Amino acid sequence: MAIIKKIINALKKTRDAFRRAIDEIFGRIELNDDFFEELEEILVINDVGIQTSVEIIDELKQEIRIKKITKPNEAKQLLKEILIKILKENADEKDKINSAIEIKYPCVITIVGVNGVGKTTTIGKLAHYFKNLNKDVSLVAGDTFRAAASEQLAEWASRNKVKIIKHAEGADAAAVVFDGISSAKAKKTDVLIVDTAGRLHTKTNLMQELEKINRIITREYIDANKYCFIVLDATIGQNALSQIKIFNEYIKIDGVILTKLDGTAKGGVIFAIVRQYKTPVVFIGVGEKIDDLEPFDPETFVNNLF
Ligand SMILES: Nc1nc2c(ncn2[C@@H]2O[C@H](COP(=O)(O)OP(=O)(O)O)[C@@H](O)[C@H]2O)c(=O)[nH]1
Ligand SMILES: [Mg+2]
Repeated sequence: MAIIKKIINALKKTRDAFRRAIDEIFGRIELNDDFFEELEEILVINDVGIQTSVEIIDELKQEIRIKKITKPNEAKQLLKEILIKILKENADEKDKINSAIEIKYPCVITIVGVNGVGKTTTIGKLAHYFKNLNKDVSLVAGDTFRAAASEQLAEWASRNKVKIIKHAEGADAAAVVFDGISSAKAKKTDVLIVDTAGRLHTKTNLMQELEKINRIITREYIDANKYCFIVLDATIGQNALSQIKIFNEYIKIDGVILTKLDGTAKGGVIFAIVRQYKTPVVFIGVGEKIDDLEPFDPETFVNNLF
């Protein structure tokens, strides 16, 4: 399926939620206090978050003043522009393949996040994505808590025909990462993607294990460009926000991969993520299949919201 079509489909629920309300108020004749109050309410209801919604309304009012706009339907385009601007705030404009972040090779990409958000699946999709860019990819089974976790990753490795580095269940995650790095250096792998165990973000010891993995990568693979992406499940809406905050205390998060947008009306959370946590969204997950991952594009996202 064409990329745009897939994103349009994935955004259906979020769009349905936004569009009806947005169309109604922008169809009115006056830009008055009621208009702004109700628009703010629509944003809050749609998971944009209170703080971010208030900021958006303030910015919209200001733009309306500057541009001397008097009709709601003219303000609609301004709202879109403000939303796109927010989504681009922390993005690296230089980049060519992904509008959010410039990925340089060789690289190590560490994938973190709580259980069940879609880390392992996303890694399978990322392997496919980078292979399509003609990059050599290897996967590291850093989730050593459950045997099933390595098996699941091994399946994605074989589907993508890429190498996987794994140890037995219960092994030290940092040791698997160490082996992964040795292999990547020897084989001059372009992209090494590290899966990690899903952790309760309240468990300090597990978070410290992440710090250790990060230290190994920093120390053992000096030549690599390092990225840490947190996977967030869009279906939990605002609850995803606290996950970024806590992970950020232990490991620097370079970007967000927002999964399961296909199954939720809570896509508005993306604005709160970018604005409040100053973290760009780098990819979005739009389904369970190998090619259901797209580099995040602010324009496409906003233009398909309402
Ligand atoms: N609909 C949908 N399901 C997804 C997406 N990403 C992951 N999943 C599903 O979410 C579930 C948990 O995924 P998994 O990769 O095992 O999560 P992990 O525990 O974070 O590694 C699986 O059933 C995946 O198929 C997505 O973008 N859309
Ligand atoms: Mg997993």
